[in-house]
Amino acid sequence: MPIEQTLSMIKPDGVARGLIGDVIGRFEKHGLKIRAMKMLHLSLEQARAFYAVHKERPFFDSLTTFMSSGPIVAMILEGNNAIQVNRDLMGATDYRKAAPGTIRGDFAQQTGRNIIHGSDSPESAKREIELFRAQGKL
Ligand code: IDP
Ligand code: MG
Repeated sequence: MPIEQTLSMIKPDGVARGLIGDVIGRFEKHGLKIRAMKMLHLSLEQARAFYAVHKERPFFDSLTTFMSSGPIVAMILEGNNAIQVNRDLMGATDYRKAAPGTIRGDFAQQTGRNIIHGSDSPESAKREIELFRAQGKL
């Protein structure tokens, strides 16, 4: 199994709801190593750059406004198959489809307020980690 790194963010709703400890505890208990971590507040411009892949989607403005509305916790997670392991721990994007026992399944009440971000592929993980590293944010 490949050792991978992936980019995780506890979104402003997860921070505001006091879920940082629970989320990080899940990662650690499942063997994902936290290689870097920082609480920070994205500017609207940084959120738009991060989510550029979604710029044509109807939810782009609400997503990026929300992501820049308060502090987040950004992390680089590392482990065997870390990208997929992290996605499995997160649960489905649509909160109604997120299985119980996943972060979104246990906590999310709206798709636009779904607690957590995680890279969805090796290409995304590389791009997202480089974006944070290049800006000196992680
Ligand atoms: P992901 O976070 O599971 O990778 P993406 O499709 O990459 O999901 O979408 C990015 C984020 O945009 C989601 O986590 C969610 O917060 C928001 N989003 C996606 N689809 C919708 C939607 O249909 N309505 C509202 N927000 C959405
Ligand atoms: Mg995504």
